[in-house]
Amino acid sequence: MSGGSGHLPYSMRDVGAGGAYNNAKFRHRSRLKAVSTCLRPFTGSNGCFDLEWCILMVIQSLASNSNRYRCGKFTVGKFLSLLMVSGLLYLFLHKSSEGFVSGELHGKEVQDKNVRRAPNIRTFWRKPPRLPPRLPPNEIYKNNSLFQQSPSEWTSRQKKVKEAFEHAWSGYQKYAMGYDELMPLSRRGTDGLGGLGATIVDSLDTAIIMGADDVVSEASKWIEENLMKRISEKGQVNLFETTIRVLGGLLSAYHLSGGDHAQAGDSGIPVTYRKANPERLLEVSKDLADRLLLAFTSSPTAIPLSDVILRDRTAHAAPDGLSSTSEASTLQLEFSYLSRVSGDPKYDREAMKVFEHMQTLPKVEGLVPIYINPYSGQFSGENIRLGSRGDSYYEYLLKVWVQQEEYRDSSLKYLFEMYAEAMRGVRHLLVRKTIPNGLVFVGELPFGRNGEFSPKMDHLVCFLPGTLALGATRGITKKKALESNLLTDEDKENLQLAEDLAKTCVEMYFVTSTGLAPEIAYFHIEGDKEGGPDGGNKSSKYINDIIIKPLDRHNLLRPETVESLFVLHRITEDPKYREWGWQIFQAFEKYTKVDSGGYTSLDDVTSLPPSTRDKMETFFLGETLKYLYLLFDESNVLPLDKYVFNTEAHPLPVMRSAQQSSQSV
Ligand code: DMJ
Repeated sequence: MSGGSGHLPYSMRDVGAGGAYNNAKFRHRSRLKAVSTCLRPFTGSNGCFDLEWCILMVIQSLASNSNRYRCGKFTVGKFLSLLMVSGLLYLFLHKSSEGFVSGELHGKEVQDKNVRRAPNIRTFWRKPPRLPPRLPPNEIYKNNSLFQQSPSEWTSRQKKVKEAFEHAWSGYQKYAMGYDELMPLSRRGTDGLGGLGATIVDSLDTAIIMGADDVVSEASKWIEENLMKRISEKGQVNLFETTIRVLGGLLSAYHLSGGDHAQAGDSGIPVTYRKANPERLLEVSKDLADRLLLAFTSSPTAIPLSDVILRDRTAHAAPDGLSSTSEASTLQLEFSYLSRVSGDPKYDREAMKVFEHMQTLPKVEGLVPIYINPYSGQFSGENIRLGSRGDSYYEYLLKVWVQQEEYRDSSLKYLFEMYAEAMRGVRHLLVRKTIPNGLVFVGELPFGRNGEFSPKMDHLVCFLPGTLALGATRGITKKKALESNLLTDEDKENLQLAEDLAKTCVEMYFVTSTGLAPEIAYFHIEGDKEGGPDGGNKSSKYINDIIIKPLDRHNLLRPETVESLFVLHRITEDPKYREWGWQIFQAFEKYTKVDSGGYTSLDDVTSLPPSTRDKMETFFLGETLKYLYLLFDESNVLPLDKYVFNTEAHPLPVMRSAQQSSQSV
């Protein structure tokens, strides 16, 4: 791991000078020190546990002392007496040590008699133990048990997340079943997404992953009995929202229920959790996608119109005629997978035309404006940002390339090139550091490359650390990637930026009174005259770095930060990401849980108690709780080199050719 350690400054700070591994103490010992080190286990302080080695040290110490004061009085007889005394001392201490060590290591008496070793004269001639290698600070953080919870602690934390999911579902199920979303405070439902029961479909694969059987039964029963009818009767829906939440949710549940007969065991989800009916899920998916496809086929260009009237099978543009760039470019994972499992290429063909066309458009170092005109096919305006309306364009450039492994080096190579160029643009034009404490953030260019830089970052941008980390290693661990020499300098730079940005995203939580992030933050930079109010947590080191304006103080239970923590934990294996996720989860529990069922959005995260906003977004169940659950899970569950999560956290399998699949078995 040495290759990457130099890039990881946080752990150095986290461990601090006192925590740095110091092996100097093993090198030069006085006689007194050697004896006292040996006795430490018995006096309660943490020290040498290898008593045989300690005895040897005493003998060595006496011998070397004798040598130093060689005065001719150290006879063979005296040496033998000394050896005998030492032997007796060794037997006494060794006997005592067995009970101590077994208790310390296993927490209970070791039953196996074979474990007890008889004193052996050879031990006296054993070399002193090899000193552990000097570890870089980041490795200390990783390997130091003081910083790590036991596996059973993570299992119990994961159980708490599952309970939170069931509590969220119970509120929805009691007061809003069949509506898109729950209003947990007024205890009723609301249809903000076209009336397709969006919370139900968004939640189903989370319930399958968690093994929340009752939710799986209720949700799949509702889908089987109602969704097809709803699709045929309902009016206007947004192409993007319906694709990522409803189509994505159906397809992921289809896959996790065994619909595509995927490689057994790839998902790591027990077969007993598969209780939904995959054939029905696929049938509904196709019906919905056939209607959504009209947004593509009704457009004069490759850029789809933004809305569809489901019952009429018609499509139209948004009132201002424009589509969001992210909306037009965040459809391909879902449509391509549907083509694969249905055998009908039309879905993939239409959706992929968007990227083929966008490839030809002018950009600013790979960065694109947040609007696009479906009638002209051109980007509109100059506003560049990775927050709302821009975000998942960058995410899907990478993820579509990852998903279609078969074509990564051929017809889809251009997607990775567009992604890589865009990330260079981000690093060059949008990344800055705060004063006074140097937090790294991604700002905006509202008036294009020649306009003024805005130090504003939406919480939505916090998807980026996860995407950067995935792009750097393609889903395998950093350790494995380094060992196999797979990381380019650019990959390493992107991974470093991912870690820096993830830190900033969590500080956006920790800087507020509630421990929950605002929707938007501004950052204090050199030369910026515009100050502003802080997050309210005066004990945060970053209280002066982060500005939270009154209209930006709400929290919608969004997932982006915990999404990135999940990906970064899988890739770097650094336990701090789990700890940060746990702190965020506890803040959700404390301030957003509603006793009667569900969780509520907040209006102001900077005041205590926080004022509330009566809405539980579907993505709290579809994404936020799913990512937290997976963050505390084993890494063989939905491994990132075999699964790609759509932007709504619905996992879909990486698609390989038959040859690639047989090679990877
Ligand atoms: C989700 O619907 C998706 O993650 C989307 O890409 C962005 N917004 C919400 C979550 O915040």
